[in-house]
Amino acid sequence: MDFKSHMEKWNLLINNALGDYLTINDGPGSNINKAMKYSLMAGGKRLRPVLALAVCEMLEGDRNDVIPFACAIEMIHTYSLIHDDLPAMDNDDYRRGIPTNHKVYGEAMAILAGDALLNKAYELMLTYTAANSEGIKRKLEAMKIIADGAGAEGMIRGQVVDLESEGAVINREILEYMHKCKTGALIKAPVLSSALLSGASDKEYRLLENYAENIGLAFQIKDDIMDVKGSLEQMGKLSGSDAAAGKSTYVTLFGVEEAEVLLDNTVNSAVDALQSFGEKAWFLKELAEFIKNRCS
Ligand code: GRG
Repeated sequence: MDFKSHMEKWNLLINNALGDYLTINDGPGSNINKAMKYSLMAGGKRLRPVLALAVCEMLEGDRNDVIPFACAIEMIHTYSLIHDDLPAMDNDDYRRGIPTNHKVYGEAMAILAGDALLNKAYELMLTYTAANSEGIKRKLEAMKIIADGAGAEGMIRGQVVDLESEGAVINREILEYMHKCKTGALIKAPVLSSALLSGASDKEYRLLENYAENIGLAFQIKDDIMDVKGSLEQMGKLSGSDAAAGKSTYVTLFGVEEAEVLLDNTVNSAVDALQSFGEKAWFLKELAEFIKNRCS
């Protein structure tokens, strides 16, 4: 099977599972279910759950164990996007090709929809673990990896550094730290939680950690390059929305060409980290290239 059809197959699997997990409970207050579903089912690349499934397949783990964790991470990711789009944060009107949650449901409901998705993520993992308690230590550890990645030392910390850096020129060290937390932590979480759930050895775990750190960085460098190149196409000038918002990026720090070299090197490092897995790592290696070549 080729990369594209693998991606489509896993996307479908994840979308079906997410749809099943998120039910609309009719009656007073059911708008919260609708607002949650609106953003969760609005598409997106499903990169994080796909990472979890790919690691599981490579390690020949039990996919049933991984699906609830993979879906939980997608719920956490979607909550972060809803909150990030709010007027108090990035104040965006569109996300995943449709109006942002607060544009449709209002700010208060968007805050609550994000909060509810975050809670639903842990409820889902806990419900599955309570009903399938064999290997419970691994499942709890996987949950902790996800909680750490999403929390005040992970994604939220990165968001805070981002907020505090607006309008300031930051150095490479701070930029990398910010992205390691803001974007990298929730890319690392599916790889490492799935590695644990799928019975990775210590060595395999460390190699996958190295891979995940590099694709997380590559994801962000590419994001920064797209911000500029997208603007170039749309506005005919070399100035992205990040630069306009006074944000330091890989492009503002290094320029487009050097950022592209950095992106190549980072993707190569990710691929190198997987060499000892041989052919079994084909999908994860192609996923690193997909991150480099993506257009959205
Ligand atoms: C508000 C708690 C809180 C955190 C926000 C991750 C984050 C922190 C905000 C997202 C803002 C953003 C656009 C960051 C750039 C990288 C990123 C996470 C992009 C969106 O991820 P994709 O491209 O999105 O995987 P899809 O829609 O494909 O899932």
